[in-house]
Amino acid sequence: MCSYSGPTLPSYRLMLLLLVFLVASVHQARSQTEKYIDKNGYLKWNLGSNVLVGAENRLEFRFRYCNNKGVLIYQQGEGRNFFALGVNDERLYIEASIDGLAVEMYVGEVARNQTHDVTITGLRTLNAQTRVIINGISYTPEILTDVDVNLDFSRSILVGETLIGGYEAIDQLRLNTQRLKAYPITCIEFIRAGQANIDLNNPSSQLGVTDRCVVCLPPSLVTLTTVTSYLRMRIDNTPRSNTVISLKFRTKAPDGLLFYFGGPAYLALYLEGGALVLRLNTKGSGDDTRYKTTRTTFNDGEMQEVSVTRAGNVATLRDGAGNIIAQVIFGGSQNTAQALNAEQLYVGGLEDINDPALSESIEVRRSFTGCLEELRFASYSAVEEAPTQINFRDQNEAAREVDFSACLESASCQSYTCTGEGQQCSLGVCECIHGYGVRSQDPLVCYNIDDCSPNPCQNGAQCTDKIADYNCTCPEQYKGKNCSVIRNCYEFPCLNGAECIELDTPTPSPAGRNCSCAPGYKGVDCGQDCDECSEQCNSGMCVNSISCENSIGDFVCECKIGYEGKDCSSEIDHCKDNPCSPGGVCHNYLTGYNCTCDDDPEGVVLNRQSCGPLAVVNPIQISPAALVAILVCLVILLILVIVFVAFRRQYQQKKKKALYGYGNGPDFEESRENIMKYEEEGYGEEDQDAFDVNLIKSVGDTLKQRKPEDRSKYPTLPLGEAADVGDFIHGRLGDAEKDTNDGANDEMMPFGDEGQGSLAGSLSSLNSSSSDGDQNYDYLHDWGPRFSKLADMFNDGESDD
Ligand SMILES: *[C@@H]1O[C@H](CO)[C@@H](O)[C@H](O)[C@H]1NC(C)=O
Ligand SMILES: *[C@@H]1O[C@H](CO)[C@@H](O)[C@H](O)[C@H]1NC(C)=O
Ligand SMILES: *[C@@H]1O[C@H](CO)[C@@H](O)[C@H](O)[C@H]1NC(C)=O
Ligand SMILES: *[C@@H]1O[C@H](CO)[C@@H](O)[C@H](O)[C@H]1NC(C)=O
Ligand SMILES: *[C@@H]1O[C@H](CO)[C@@H](O)[C@H](O)[C@H]1NC(C)=O
Ligand SMILES: [Ca+2]
Ligand SMILES: [Ca+2]
Repeated sequence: MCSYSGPTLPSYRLMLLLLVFLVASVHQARSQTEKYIDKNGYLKWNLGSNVLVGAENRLEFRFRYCNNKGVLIYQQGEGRNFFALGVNDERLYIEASIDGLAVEMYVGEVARNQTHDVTITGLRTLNAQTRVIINGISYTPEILTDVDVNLDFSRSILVGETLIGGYEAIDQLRLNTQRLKAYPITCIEFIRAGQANIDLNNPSSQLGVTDRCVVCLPPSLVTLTTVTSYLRMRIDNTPRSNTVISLKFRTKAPDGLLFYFGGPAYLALYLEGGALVLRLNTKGSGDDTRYKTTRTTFNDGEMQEVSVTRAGNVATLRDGAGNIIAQVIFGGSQNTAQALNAEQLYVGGLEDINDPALSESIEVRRSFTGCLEELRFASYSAVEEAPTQINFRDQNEAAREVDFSACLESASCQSYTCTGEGQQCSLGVCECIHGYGVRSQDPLVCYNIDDCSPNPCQNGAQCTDKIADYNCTCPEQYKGKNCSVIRNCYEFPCLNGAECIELDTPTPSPAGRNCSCAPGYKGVDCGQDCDECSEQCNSGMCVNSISCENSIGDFVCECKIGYEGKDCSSEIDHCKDNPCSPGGVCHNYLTGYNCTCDDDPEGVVLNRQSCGPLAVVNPIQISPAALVAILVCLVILLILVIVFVAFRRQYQQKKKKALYGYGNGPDFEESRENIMKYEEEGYGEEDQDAFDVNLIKSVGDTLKQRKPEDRSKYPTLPLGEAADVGDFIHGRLGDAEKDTNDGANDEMMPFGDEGQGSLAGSLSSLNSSSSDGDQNYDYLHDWGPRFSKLADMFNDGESDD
């Protein structure tokens, strides 16, 4: 029921519909065909067609163009009236003449070789009300002439032929200026005047128009490098009654063949003495006709554009603007051959200048040397044809000594004529280069013009001649090309040893030089001292300092601990000498450093100053010098102690003798006297008769009781901390200093403290027979090995007793 059984009627219908649609769309596409209008071509609508009516309100078109300039839309009117729209140098312009008033307007920018959508509204007034949109960009047209006109294409004064994409005879165009006077090469996709498209397929007549736009081709060019260069072009040379040949050329050579189209009959153009010579012979025998232009500057090295049109026996030479510059008529009005039975088209030279087929009357057989560009050719009889471009490279049958790559200005001379000093080959001729003068022509000799004569250097400067130039070696005070300008650095010197940089100024001024101040100075001319104590100077600024003293051009900055440098700006890097190496990482901080060593990566031991064996640890940061100083002090102190102890022992022995009778008279007397004196001097009269030994003994007992306390005054160092000697000594020194008695801090002190009238006697130490034993020097052992000797000495001394 639902099975499909081949094509059915509706599907045939569908296919038919599709076909119709396709045909219709193809037709539609064709009717929209764009128009490529080559140079010399045009689309034309005759008077009465009025295709531009409505454009005064709205004119729309899409186009692309390939050459430098040309008129795109042209409406002819009555008398001198016209309207023209065209391009020049990538700009779109309007020119018009209405009711005797010339109007010109710059419309907007249009780049070459790109498609542009243009909409112009308000064209009727041709003033600031006119609006332009090109590719979506809005332009306010620039009015070049300040007049108001009524540009209405329906007005009778603007009724006439309409031309699009070119013109028939460019020299007959009415235009206000030369701005647009040229044939464009353009592609027009559509033109709409008002709401209506202009039917580009139905002009009254047309020339050089094709339906397919091609991209703009770079113009074909060739350089003819020697006087025997030539090209023979491949063209249709069927005998015809009309010929068009146009080309552009650049040369400095006065003579040379541009083209020779023919055999015995010919149309030829060549340069002779800078003038152009046009020759025509349509018969192939007899004298030809010849015309030489009066203008002789066609070899000025500039681009020249020429076009030769031959119609029957009349040949006309026009310049690029279409102006006739030469015309020849062969055989007058006689009934001679009108078609040119030409056999080949030679360009730039002849293959064989002695070819018998060539006319003998061509005087210049030397090749053109220079560049040729954009050769165009057309040959027709009944229907006019626009000349089409012939590619030099692709469309030649033969060529000699040519270069298709570029227009080579310097490759078209006979080398033997152009090798001297200061010479160059330029577009076919040898010439002296800029800066050289011509000493003689033929052969050309050039010389270096002396640019030092007259001497342009001033103020006694020395002049050196160069090529088209000179060099003045200025005295110190002057500068400039001619040494005529006094140097600012000389007129306004910089001070205090500053470096002066000369600047370019029109007049001498202090601003015309830059002083680069020496350290410590500032100011435009470096005349001021910079106060480093209060400002940032080029010599720095005193920071991190205890004190700062400024002076002219200098300063003195005393750094805080941890800083260094003249301006104390840098922190001391205590690690820079690697004190922790080897095997340690140094940590720098403001006032010192410490080490993290391999043997203690956790940093358990604090403040390590090096990474030697872990046992040797300097707990406080003391520099070696300080350590030495402390040791020296220690030794001195020890000596003092030894001396004191020795003296005391001696004294005690004497005392014993005095008290217990051992010892002899004089000694005893002396001791006693001494004691007496001692009492007298220090502690009252009453002691004088008090010689009670018991009393003395009791005092001795009290002293004994004090002993342990006294012992604590001699702190012993715990074993293993023998290195705390420094602390210990400091402690002792502190104790001693606190003692107001200025005496040795020993058993004598309590004796001294006894009040007046005391019977205790002052002889506390006399009882030291027992205390002697208590005087133990073992603690010296505890001080460490260094003091063991000392300890031994003392202990030995005791046993000697
Ligand atoms: C024009 O443009 C086309 C690409 O759009 C480019 O191939 C061609 O070379 C251009 N022609 C010139 C003369 O610049
Ligand atoms: C140097 O002197 C020459 C000749 O007198 C003059 O033409 C030129 O302008 C001077 N140039 C300057 C920079 O003064
Ligand atoms: C020209 O003079 C300047 C100094 O004034 C010197 O440096 C330079 O080398 C000179 N040039 C020549 C070519 O003498
Ligand atoms: C002049 O010196 C100042 C600073 O001293 C500098 O900024 C300036 O660029 C210099 N001008 C020139 C032209 O060297
Ligand atoms: C090193 O000194 C810094 C700063 O005083 C301290 O923080 C750190 O603990 C010290 N490290 C060692 C291993 O002593
Ligand atoms: Ca010179
Ligand atoms: Ca200073």
